[in-house]
Amino acid sequence: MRDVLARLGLAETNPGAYAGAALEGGYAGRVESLNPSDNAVLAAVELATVAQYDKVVSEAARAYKEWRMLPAPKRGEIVRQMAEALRERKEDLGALVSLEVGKIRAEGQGEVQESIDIADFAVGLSRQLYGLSMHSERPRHRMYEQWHPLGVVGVITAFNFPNAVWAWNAMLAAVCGDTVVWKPSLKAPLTAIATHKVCEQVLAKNGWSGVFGLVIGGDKDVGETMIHDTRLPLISATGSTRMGRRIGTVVAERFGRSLLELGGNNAIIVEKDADLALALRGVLFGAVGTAGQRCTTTRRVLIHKDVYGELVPKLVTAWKQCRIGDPLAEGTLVGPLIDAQAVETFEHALSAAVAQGGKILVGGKRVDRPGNFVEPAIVEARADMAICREETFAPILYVMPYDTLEQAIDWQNDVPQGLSSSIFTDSFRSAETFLSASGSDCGIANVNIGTSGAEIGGAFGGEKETGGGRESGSDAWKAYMRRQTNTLNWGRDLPLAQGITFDV
Ligand code: UN1
Repeated sequence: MRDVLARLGLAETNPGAYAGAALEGGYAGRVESLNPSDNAVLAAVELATVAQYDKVVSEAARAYKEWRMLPAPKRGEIVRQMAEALRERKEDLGALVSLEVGKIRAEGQGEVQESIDIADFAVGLSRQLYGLSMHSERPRHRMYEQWHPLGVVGVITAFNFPNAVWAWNAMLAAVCGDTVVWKPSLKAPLTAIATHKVCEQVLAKNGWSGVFGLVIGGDKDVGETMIHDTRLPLISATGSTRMGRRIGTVVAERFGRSLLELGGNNAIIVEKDADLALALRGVLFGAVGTAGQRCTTTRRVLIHKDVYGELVPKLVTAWKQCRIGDPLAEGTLVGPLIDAQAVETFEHALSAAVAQGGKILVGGKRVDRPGNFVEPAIVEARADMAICREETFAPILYVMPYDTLEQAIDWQNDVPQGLSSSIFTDSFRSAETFLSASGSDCGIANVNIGTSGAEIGGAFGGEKETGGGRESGSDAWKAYMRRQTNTLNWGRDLPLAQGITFDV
């Protein structure tokens, strides 16, 4: 463990503010990063002050003035080198993710792979930041649109994807010509520092500084200053709906833009004609993967009444077989929850579920070992139970039988969140119904695949309380740029649009 930290340039105590390189002195206290597998201290981080935050943003604003004028494909070349650097450090960075947030080894490595993938995507994108051209209604006029960078982009990330969610934003923002200031979760500051250092080395080698800044600070001082800061035209934030509501409101008030990726309450519908072996695996990974701490985690399974009696016992057996333990050990499927508070939240949600008429079919207990381990739970529930409408960031799966597909889609949509959704079916008609305008209301809708594990190539995000933002692939890059419409007159007359004459 110490080797991994040392190889990634982490010390016992690390500065928490970086404008390119670390800022010296005058920090605002410290935070310890704990390993959720045993709650031992991994290393400490000195918390940034508002003054240090200010310095990081000033540096990013200074760097922006030059970065925006570097041709996009040249910015892409630097991002290509970052992809290479991340490839070289993948194993260590992935291991650090496992140590700091408890993801099993494959998921820690997979997360860094997502960062590499989005960097590769951004390299290609750097030659494709296309605008449209249109035919002007006036003779000898040319009309087109072009996309310009926005400025300094603020990125706020959650603990559960401490490396990749930053990369989804930063790699796109960088090729778009923006500079980035990152405020990571205080529960995963070491992964942020290590990730920043890997990319920063590439920038420095290319003669750049301040393109990526990092500020590890408190929500009340640094966070509040950041969302009010008019130097940041865009705040991209991943986290709880409560946090997103605050950010969205403050940023809207100053006419900034926000890109919000908030809570999910994702359901899988299993039709009676589904391939149940496939559905079982999809539900298992979706519900138990990352110990239920993805925003795309499967939280509800709606099962057709004809196959309910067959599928539920299979799920219970699979849950019993899940190996819980050291995330870095071979064969572990379930690591710890992020902290003791998360264990309490898990227990509270289960008591609420039981009080509301739910029945725990399997799991639900703390595991008797150091660290924040729990047994993933399955609860037989009803769609109208209040707890089923909440996102509990823990491995609790609510199962319920339904009669008709229409009813299942209604139940699936009848929650405040709208991130991800799936149907398992071999019926073309059911699949298309689910994907139609009268089907899933979520940003992501899958057929015969679970709700989590989205690829970077698609736009990622969701509706309603999920916040409406789209990150990652497709044309999500447009969120990091401003559109300019240009009309050029190359004639000797000045015809006006709409046929207006205005001569003296
Ligand atoms: C998140 O949990 O914040 O679809 C993101 C997935 C991942 C991203 C999850 N690609 O599970």
